[in-house]
Formats: sequence, structure tokens, C-alpha cells
Amino acid sequence: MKKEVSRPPVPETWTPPPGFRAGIVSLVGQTNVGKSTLLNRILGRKVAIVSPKPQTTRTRITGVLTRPEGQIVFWDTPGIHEPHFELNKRMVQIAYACLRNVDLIGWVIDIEREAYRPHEPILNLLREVQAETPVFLIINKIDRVPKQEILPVIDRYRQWMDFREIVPVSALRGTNVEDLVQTILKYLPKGPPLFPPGQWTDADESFLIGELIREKIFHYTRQEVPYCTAVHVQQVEDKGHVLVVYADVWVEKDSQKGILIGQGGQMLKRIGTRARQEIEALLGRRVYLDLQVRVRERWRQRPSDLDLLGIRWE
Ligand SMILES: Nc1nc2c(ncn2[C@@H]2O[C@H](COP(=O)(O)OP(=O)(O)OP(=O)(O)O)[C@@H](O)[C@H]2O)c(=O)[nH]1
Ligand SMILES: [Mg+2]
Repeated sequence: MKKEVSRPPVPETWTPPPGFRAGIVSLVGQTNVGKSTLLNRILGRKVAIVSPKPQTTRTRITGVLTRPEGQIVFWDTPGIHEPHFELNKRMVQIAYACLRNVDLIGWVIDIEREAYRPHEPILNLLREVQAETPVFLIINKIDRVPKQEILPVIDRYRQWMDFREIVPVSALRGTNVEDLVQTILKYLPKGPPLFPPGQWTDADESFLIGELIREKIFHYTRQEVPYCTAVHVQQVEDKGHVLVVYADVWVEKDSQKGILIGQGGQMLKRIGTRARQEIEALLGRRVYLDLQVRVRERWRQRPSDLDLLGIRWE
């Protein structure tokens, strides 16, 4: 048993068939390579937010896939990058911590960006852990290159490290993703499920709501604004016919507050509307979203603020 994951008891009415397999698989890699897209594709639902901008995922996201033959608990992780703020240091720390106490590691690379040169810090780390933990190379975004360019990349990476498996995929299109799932299952230890079948994440409602709001901020704002922004869900109140969500959007400066609110409140309205629609779809009920933009200077540097946002390794 690994103490990092909370493991709610499996209902006694369900007995896993003989030969059932279960384990934890960490998805790691540079930022923007498609780790979260891959997790969502595997689960067939959105558990992790995605954006074309780097550094979207800020903490570990758990996604659980249960099949008749086994259960895979995926950890989506923040992309590994050079950290300049306490926020980013924690993100990278979390990603590194997710290499320990897992049953398998999937190193996700972007074939367009990483075909000729591996990310050295990740490569060196994985070389160290591979004696204890099987490492797969997952070559993502193969839809972006001609087919004949895939094999040379496989050959090159094979020279750099002895991967247990190398699986080219397109997380966006779903190409080879089922093969990846089947191959992962073969490597997991035999044992009972770690989560009740039917549970697809361990994240709570407030966290998921905050992430969906943040995703829209990443979508609609640019330059430094998304990076200086955090969402803190203050309260979720069930009023019967509607769920009322009070959320603060933190920025670091007045100028960023102005951008997020926009002329005549247009920007905040757009973010709020799109977020609300997705939250309603996720929870299957009507939602009223009360968004307040607040200046919280230097929150990215303040450990207590990062704790409050849940950006820390427990
Ligand atoms: N063409 C193509 N784009 C992809 C694929 N997978 C992901 N993307 C795109 O790549 C961008 C980044 O995807 P994410 O899933 O957010 O990447 P990530 O690795 O989780 O990024 P961080 O959380 O920032 O570390 C998004 O614009 C995705 O749509 C793929 O297979 N093909
Ligand atoms: Mg991500």
C-alpha cells in the first residue's frame, strides 16, 4: 500500500475477478506536451484542465480508470520547467515526488519539440529510478508529423535509455491510446482496486470547480496574466434549485485586475459564463457563479497562499 493516495474502501458487494490488476501510473514530462489531454482521453472525461499555454497543471491530479480486468490510478503532474517563483518550485517538486512510490512511470514527450534532444534532467532522473520502477516512453502528438518520422524517434530514444515500452500516441485524436492502456495493465501488480469502481478522481468539488474557472482564464487571457492568476473557491452553497459558488480570482497587481474584469466587465463575464456552463455539465445541475477579482500581492511567492490553493505535496 502506498500512503500517498487516499484509498477509500471498495464496497463489499463487489468482488474483483481473479487476476485483477491495480496500480499507480505517473504521467510526467515537460510542460505542454499533452499529459493532461492524454489523461482526459484515457478516462473519456475531463478530469484535468488543458490549455495551449505551458504550466497549466499546478498540482497532482488523480484520474482513475476501472476496467473488468484491472484499475489504473493515473497521476497527472505539473510539467517540468525551470522554476522562478515559489509556485513553480512547488509544481516541479510535486512532479518529482510523483516519480516515487508508483508502479509505473509514463514519460510523455512531444514529438515535434523533442524528437532530436531529450530533456536531460528528466532523462537522468528516469535512468536512476528505472531499476525500481518500469518506465514507458509515450511519444505524443504523432498527428503533427508524417508517419515515417516516428520510427527514427523511437530508435533514438532507445539508445538513450532502456525503456520497458515505447508507445507513440495522439492524445488529441485518440490514436493508440487503447493500446497504451492495455500495455499498462499488463505491467501492474495483481491486487484489489485502490478506489471504488465508479470513482474517477479523488479531487473534491471545490477543486474541480476552481480548475474549470482557471482553465477559462488560461483560455481568454494572455501574456503574464494567466500565470499571475489563481482561483480560490471560498464556498459552495446548495440552495436546492441551484448551487451557488463563491470564488475569488487572485491576481498580483491592479493592472491585471483591470484586464481580468475587462471593459464594462466583459472579460469576467465571458470567463464566468463559459466556466459555469462546464461546471453545470460536470455536476449535472444549475449553478450560480459569483466571481470576485482580488489583488493579492505576491501570492506566487507565499507558502501559506500556495497551501490554501492545495499546491503542495502532502
Ligand atoms: N496536435 C496535438 N496536440 C495535442 C495533443 N495532445 C495535446 N495537445 C495540445 O497540446 C497543448 C497542451 O496540452 P496539455 O494537455 O495541457 O499539456 P500538459 O502536458 O498537461 O501541459 P502542462 O499542464 O502545462 O504541463 C493543448 O493545446 C493540447 O490541445 C496531440 O496528441 N496532438
Ligand atoms: Mg497539464
